[in-house]
Amino acid sequence: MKLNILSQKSQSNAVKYIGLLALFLGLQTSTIHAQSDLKLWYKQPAIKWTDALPIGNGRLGGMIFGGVQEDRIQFNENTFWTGGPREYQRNGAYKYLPQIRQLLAEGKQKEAESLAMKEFMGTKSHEFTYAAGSIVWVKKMRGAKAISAYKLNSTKLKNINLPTEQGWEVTPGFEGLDGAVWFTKTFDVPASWKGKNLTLSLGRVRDVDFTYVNNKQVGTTGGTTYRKYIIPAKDLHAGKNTISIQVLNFNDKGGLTSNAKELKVYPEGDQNAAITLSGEWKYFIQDAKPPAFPKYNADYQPFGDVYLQFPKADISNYIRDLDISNATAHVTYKANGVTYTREYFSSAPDQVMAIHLTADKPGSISLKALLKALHTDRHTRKIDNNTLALYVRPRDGVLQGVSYLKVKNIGGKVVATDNNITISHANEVTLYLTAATNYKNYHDVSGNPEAICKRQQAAIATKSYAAIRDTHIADYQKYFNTFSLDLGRTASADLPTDERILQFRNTPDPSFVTLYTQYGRYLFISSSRPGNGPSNLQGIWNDLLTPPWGSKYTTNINLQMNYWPAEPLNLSALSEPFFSIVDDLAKTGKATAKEHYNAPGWVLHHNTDLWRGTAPVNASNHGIWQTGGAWLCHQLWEHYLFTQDINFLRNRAYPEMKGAAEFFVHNLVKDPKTGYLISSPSNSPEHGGLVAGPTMDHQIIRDLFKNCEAAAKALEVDNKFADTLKTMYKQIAPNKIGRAGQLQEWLEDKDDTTDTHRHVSHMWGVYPGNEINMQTPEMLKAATKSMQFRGDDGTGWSIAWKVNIWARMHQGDHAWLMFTKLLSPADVVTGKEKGGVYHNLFDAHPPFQIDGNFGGAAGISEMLVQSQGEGIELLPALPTALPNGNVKGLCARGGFVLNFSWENGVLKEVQVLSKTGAKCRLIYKDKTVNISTQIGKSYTFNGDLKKL
Ligand code: FUC
Repeated sequence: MKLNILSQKSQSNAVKYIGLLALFLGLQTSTIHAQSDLKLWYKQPAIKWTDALPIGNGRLGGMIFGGVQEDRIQFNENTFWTGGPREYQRNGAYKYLPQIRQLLAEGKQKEAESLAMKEFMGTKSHEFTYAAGSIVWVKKMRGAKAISAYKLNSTKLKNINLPTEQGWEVTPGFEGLDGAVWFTKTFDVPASWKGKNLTLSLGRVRDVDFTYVNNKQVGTTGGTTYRKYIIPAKDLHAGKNTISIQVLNFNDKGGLTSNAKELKVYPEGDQNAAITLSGEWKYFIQDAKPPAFPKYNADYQPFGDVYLQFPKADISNYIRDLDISNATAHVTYKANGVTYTREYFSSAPDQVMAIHLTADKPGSISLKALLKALHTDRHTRKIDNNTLALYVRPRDGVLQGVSYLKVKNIGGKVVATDNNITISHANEVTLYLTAATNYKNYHDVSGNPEAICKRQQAAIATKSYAAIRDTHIADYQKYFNTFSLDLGRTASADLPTDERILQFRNTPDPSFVTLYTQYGRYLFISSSRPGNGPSNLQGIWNDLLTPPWGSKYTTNINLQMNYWPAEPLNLSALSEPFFSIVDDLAKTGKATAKEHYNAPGWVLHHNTDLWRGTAPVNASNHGIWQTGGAWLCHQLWEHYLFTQDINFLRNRAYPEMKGAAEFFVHNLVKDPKTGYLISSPSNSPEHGGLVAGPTMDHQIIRDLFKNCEAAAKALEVDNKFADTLKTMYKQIAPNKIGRAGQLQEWLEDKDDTTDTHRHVSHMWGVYPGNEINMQTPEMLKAATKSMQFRGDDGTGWSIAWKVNIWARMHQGDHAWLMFTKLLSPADVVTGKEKGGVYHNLFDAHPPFQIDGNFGGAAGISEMLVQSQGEGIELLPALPTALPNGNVKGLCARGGFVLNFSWENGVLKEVQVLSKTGAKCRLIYKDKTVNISTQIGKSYTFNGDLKKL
């Protein structure tokens, strides 16, 4: 097929190929195979957050619960975080570097870690003011005035159930609370306990307790140890006695956080006689504003919630769905003979979230819309007759969020107050939500969120819902429709998604694999859009004030994994937010390189956030890891390999790759024992503590040096630097095979073969790297051994990584086994969460972490095509479980797009579109064909690779 339309166009811009691709792929909305199967659907509303359905435009994310009487749309805006612009490096840390290295060289790991913990970690927010501030605060909380205030208020106490195992934050009114809280309860002392001292067991308390019985202090403790206090017999009386506990919580979880069994009182030494104290207590919040706690990184914040309250009704025919073919979610049901529908989406072109309510009988829609938020600092305000605004600020940070909810109705009446909007007897209603913050970039917070909300609402004021919807769908499908997958279909495809998850491992359901892969692409398109930040640990979806790992960017696997599907699954243009965070980190990472290593170039350790911190964080036993930035650079180079975009390489990727390489040219040190160049101090991510020369580092650095050298050659620059890299490349400590036949994770042969740690860092050289491959059989065998030792379980992302690794090892059935684990129920069967998927197919670490979704989708592409070697290998790791299929739009390095099909496990036909005119080598089993291609031309071959 000759496609002239693009022959004169630049090869650098993938978007320009969309028309061509559509033609090549034969993908029009109407012709995509089994389009109706691209749905998640349920017969009931969401109960848990991980039942709710995600929508997003890369900036505004929503989680739709779809309740009948009360709907909740929890929403996020991807620049709303705690914290503010600041420097993260610890100035002068490099002075301790020689000593840390020396200690490691002498095998004194613990000493090295404690010196590094003291002198080498990055700085925390408020680090230099916190101590003084907290002393003042504690004094105030403990002052006579404060304590008498409690006593005065003790008549107005509210009820709470204790203990709160997950922290008091889970109790309404305590969301995100840090501060001083009093708890009180009475208990009856039986006459038989007369004269006996009692033991009061409180379990764990966060963070400090001052505990009184009948107004006499019986104890105080700080830290996380279990509390047991003796109450002297003389301070007790038969009948009612009163316990009062003042809890001071500085940060994170608060309150009595043990299980119910721990909370009790009993005669000293006689636990069997214990009276439980768990259950109803009374509380009084004394103060909710302790000084902001020092933190290494900022937290991504929830923004707010739209609540829609409807009149009570008996309903039938309820369905909730998310159609990922057009990025719209729906709720439908019947009540009092009327069929109601709600449609939801988050539009990128119009930067607005829309909720559209219809009914098949005029005048039937009545509801109250509210805007709520978890932030203590929040309020709502009426803007005009149909618009309500929400204002929020995090407890610790400089950002403020503003959101406008505007109602457009056909028929009926709308009344807005400062608290809500009431809509009565409308025929049709649309709610448009906009949200913004004052964040402009990591060093500028001068934005005006109110003006942004106003402008965005004004821009859609005269547009019809249908027009906004059409624009949204066209925009979404521009990306989504570049790829299709058909693996066949069984009756399971007709089941609701939650039921499908349960049966997946036992009943063939190939179209569920398609759905999961395409859902990965859906989540990617919805959480990563040019002009916004990259997809974080939870994409853009988070409902918690203190989310797991801050819902930030962890860069020792997670951020990278989020971007694995982009190139192969034909969403290359949406990697822009990833490139843009690398642009920032290459700048902020310079200060860290200088102050921590006295080195040129830039470095990133294992975490970053909205403010682009690059310094080591958390703890020295895993936070000091030098190759975060170098790994990011791997993906810059991959983008070049896939797109052949030389301008991207010249202007963006190469300067950053060079900066990262300059750091290591300076920072690699000679191992006194072996003479090899090694990275020290560093870490094999989150495993084995602070070390010299972890295998993963060397694989990544070699990859960086090799790619940098190739880039310099392609760009015809920096000959000398390229020579230096070439020379040093050979001096870096090589991969080694250990005594158990394993690929060593460290310089020394010390791997524990029974260790099933979730990180498989030394497999980096297999995937995403490529230095261990089918052409290095011995090393591959050792890597396989290590994978067997590590086992087939793990957290969500760990399983997803293993899918890709086994696929790279050409072991399709093992890759498939891992994939089935990735799709196993995370919470439905056992009641206890495990790695797998939640009802909404979000990946479970657990808890929810989106990397597994993206790693899993990428894993499917690795089973079908690999192009990291000398050519494009077709079906290199096809699992037996997927005997038939048809894929369109899979991308390969060199700028190729592939359509192909297979039957009974055998390739049937393949069509290759050349986007850049590069040479192409196709490989299928033992057959190879070399083609000289022309830009925009496609080439078709049969299953024997004979040209058709
Ligand atoms: C890394 C992993 C954890 C988790 C966290 C966000 O630190 O080791 O399992 O995924 O990132």
